[in-house]
Amino acid sequence: MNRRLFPGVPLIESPIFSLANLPADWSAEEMSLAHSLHENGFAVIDFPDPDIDARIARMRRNLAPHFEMDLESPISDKTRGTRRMQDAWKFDEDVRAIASNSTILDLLGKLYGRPAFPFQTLNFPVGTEQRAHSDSVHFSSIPERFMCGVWLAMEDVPAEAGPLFYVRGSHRWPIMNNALIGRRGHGIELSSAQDPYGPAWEALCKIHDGKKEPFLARKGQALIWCANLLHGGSRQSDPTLTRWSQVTHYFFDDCIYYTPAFSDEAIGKIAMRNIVAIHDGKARPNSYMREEIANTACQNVNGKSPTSGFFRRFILRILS
Ligand SMILES: O=C(O)CCC(=O)C(=O)O
Ligand SMILES: [Fe+2]
Repeated sequence: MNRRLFPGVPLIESPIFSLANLPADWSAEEMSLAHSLHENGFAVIDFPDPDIDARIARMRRNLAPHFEMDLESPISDKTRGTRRMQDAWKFDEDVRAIASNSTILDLLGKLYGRPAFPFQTLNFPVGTEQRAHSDSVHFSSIPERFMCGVWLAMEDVPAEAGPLFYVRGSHRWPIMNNALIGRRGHGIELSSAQDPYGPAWEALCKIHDGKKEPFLARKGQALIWCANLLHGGSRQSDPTLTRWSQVTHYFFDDCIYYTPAFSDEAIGKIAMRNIVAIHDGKARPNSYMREEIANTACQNVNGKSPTSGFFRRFILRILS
């Protein structure tokens, strides 16, 4: 029903979503996850992998030497230095396995009504203390909302470690883009793609009385969040604590994959991405209603243009 009338919106965000309309063969857990995603914009699951503890132990050992801080000492300050590692799946088999978990892929495919695929991983040894944001300014889709994050706790997270937080229900607020806040994005450099939108997100939280609720996760629990859900990292009051976690970002089939922060959609300036699915290593060309769409001003996966400065502006002028 939902799928036939509104195939251009994820099933769980459909304007005619109703538990009664979900396929009869869904389990009680799938129904409850769908309900939570629809109502709150997030849902909590136990990560469906019997080897998860062994994977986490191996991965922490393998990734720790790549960070500048001393992650082993119980008294060292762990809030100094880079706190994130992007796309460790390229060299760490456990990061790749978590991103490619087939139960998660099947589940997301059902909840969204289109096949899902992982395209980016982030690993954090400590909290990020990131301000409230939605990931959709970094990566979004046309049609919109076909993107989600799965955040996995790789240890128990106490309040002092700066837990992930989310703003319940914020997935229903306006999707942030350049037109909304009155700026142009195409061809403009940013040190953080989130910067221009921070005050607007804060104002939305204020007017809606949005609360930043901490996710005091148990090791092995995961949070699925909708593309437009506001989330971030709480302040870390104890700098000696680690907070190992992995975020995997997923897209869904037959979409245009792009970076809204560097796009002006209304005039056709769309910073498309060249996406490769992590689990099968195959490219996912940008596509709209099954038609492949040529990528004119391509970006690599981390959101930065492959060229920069004068040369990039020159290329963009030729292409525009
Ligand atoms: O783990 C966190 O504190 C936030 C991570 C996050 O916002 C993201 O990866 O998109
Ligand atoms: Fe985020």
